[in-house]
Amino acid sequence: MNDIISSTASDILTMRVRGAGRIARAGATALATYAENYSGHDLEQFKTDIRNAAEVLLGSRPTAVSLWNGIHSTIKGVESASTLEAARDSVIVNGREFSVASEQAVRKIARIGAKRIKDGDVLMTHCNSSAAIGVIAEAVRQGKDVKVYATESRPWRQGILTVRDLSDAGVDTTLIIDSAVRTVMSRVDRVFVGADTITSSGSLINKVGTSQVCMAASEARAEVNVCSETYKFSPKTMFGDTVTIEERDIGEVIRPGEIPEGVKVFNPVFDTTPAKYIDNIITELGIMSPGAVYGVMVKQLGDSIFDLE
Ligand code: RUB
Repeated sequence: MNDIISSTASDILTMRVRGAGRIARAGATALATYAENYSGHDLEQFKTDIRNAAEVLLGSRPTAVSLWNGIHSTIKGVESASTLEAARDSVIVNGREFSVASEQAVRKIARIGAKRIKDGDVLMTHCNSSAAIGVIAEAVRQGKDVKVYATESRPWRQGILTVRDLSDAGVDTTLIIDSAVRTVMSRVDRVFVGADTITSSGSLINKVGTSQVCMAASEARAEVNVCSETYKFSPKTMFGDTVTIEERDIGEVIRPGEIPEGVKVFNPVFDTTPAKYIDNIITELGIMSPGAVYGVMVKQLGDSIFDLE
């Protein structure tokens, strides 16, 4: 397998590249670069090679549908191409277009979401979502005075990245440990989190602990906003597919010899927040309720919806 594919898959697997938007762009860009440097001369061989490359990338992390959507929108023209040049060109163009559109979507979400934030708001965010951070940073850029509580997000502590990002954007930021979420929630007006996948019923799959944050927000009457590009919507869930929740190595949670032999460790990386705990999903197409997700999926898919079942 070509270097760019295996090194990108390894970067995603080991979380050197992480976050649903970033891994989708990395996958799409890797395929475009692979096609650009392809030295073979046979169309059928290229089709096989690109399918295999897509499989390797898809195997790197299982939960975020953004990766699946990024890869599939990059290779969508390959099967029907009648020349090697057309097949390669479609991968190059689609991959680059996906990445550009993805970055534009994040910027648009920032502008739309910032309007939901009022001067003086106290906010909370969980893990490290570029879409959610973009919204908060944009509100502050517009001159709104906000205070943000950011969770540590054990075991990878992506919260450290978040407080650095927010601090760089001039945001008044406080780091809290994950178990302090409910204690602090009584001071919070609005929660902003990202998304790895959104199902057809409007449920959210995001960093483990997101469901606790959203339930605590619901109890405290704080508004829950999910910042999500629409390529994080999973149309396959319309037809009964479920989302695989990634489990990672226990070495991320405990040090060797730290706990008695025989004690098990469970390290799920994401969790599901039911739609009833979500007030708004902020997308590049605008703000919608979780109940509107199904309609957007149907509209975006058009006739290709029938290929999914
Ligand atoms: C990251 C995470 C983020 C979403 C959205 O988990 O759960 O909230 O991926 O991020 P991990 P973004 O660190 O395990 O990848 O808005 O940047 O796409």
